[in-house]
Amino acid sequence: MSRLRYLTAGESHGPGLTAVIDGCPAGLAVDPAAIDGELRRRQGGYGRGERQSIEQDQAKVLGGIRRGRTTGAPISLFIANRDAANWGDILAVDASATAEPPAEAVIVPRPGHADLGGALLYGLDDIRDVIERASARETAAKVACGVVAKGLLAALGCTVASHVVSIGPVAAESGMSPGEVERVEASPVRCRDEETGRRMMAAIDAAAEAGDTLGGVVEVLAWGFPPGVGSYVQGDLRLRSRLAAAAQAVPAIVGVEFGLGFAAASMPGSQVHDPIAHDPARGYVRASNGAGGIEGGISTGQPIVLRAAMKPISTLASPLDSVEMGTHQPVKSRFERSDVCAVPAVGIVLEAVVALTLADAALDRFGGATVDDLVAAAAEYRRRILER
Ligand code: EPS
Repeated sequence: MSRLRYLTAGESHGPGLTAVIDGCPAGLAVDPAAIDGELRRRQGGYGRGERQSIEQDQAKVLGGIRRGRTTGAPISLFIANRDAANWGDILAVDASATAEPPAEAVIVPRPGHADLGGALLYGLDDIRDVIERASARETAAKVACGVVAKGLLAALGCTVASHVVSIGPVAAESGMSPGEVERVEASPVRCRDEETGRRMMAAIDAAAEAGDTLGGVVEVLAWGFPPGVGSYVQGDLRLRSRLAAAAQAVPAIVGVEFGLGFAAASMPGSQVHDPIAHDPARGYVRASNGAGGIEGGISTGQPIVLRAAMKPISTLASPLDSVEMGTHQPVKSRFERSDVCAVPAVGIVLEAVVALTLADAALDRFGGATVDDLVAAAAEYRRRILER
């Protein structure tokens, strides 16, 4: 099921990115300035490339919001690509357009990117088409959509945040409390420990010096998400399935874990599972959260904790070996401008896709044509389970 759906369109150097979010209940306050604020967060972070100094992303709302509130209609957003002005006619829609100077076809696929698979899949003579749509520039549209989802979750008393837990070989402790969000936001690498953050920046500097790139791990937390969302009755309804699919759909994500995650595989069960207790005021409670807020595919009401691993950026300043398509001659891969490390930025993208997934699952569970309907149904469920 999917109550809250979204689609994005647009190329990295075309006129811009478009997003349509469908299924948002009426009556949600959405401030366009909040969307721009999230877009700015995505553009930041230590280790990013030149493109971010060209763009100052802003979303134009084209539909679905009237006088600051959603109407129940699809929400349509547009984010212009400032860099398009530097690309002339290269991405022109019109068949008669001529790029001046003529754009050379890209025929050398870059390892790690969608280049080779895309060229073979779509039978392309110019890899440019793949590069344009597979670019992580698209994540700006995801982040804009995420603002609507974060608004819905806020109405339910839920906040989504993230922090960087490793960059390359430099690791910080996982786990974060709401009180630490400000410290994370002030860090150029979005790390809650200042000293570890400095070492992360030094690792990025060293990678840049060596013409290399770095990946890392981001932890996303959702506090206050209502219990009872998701299901075990079919695999695709499990909350973890839905969240893992959403996180895995972000470019460069190579793995996702929840709670104790992979560490649980080497621990005895007695230390992994969260014993159940009952508190008259709060209902069923747990002293630990090894499950990361989800048991049997259903939210427990504890913080949802997801970690995602990002591979190092595929474009290297010191390129890897490749082959020219057509001639099959071995060549060095092309260098297309890129980031050295985008782990801090991917945290913002992961927050957006996690928020979209949680809001969608909450709407599946509690329904509602208006935000008030949704909030009332969730509150009623919370009341009911207190008495069980
Ligand atoms: C990105 C925009 C892109 C890249 C990067 C991320 O812009 P450009 O190609 O003009 O530099 O900087 O994306 C990739 C390298 C990629 O392969 O996806 C962005 O806005 O996040």
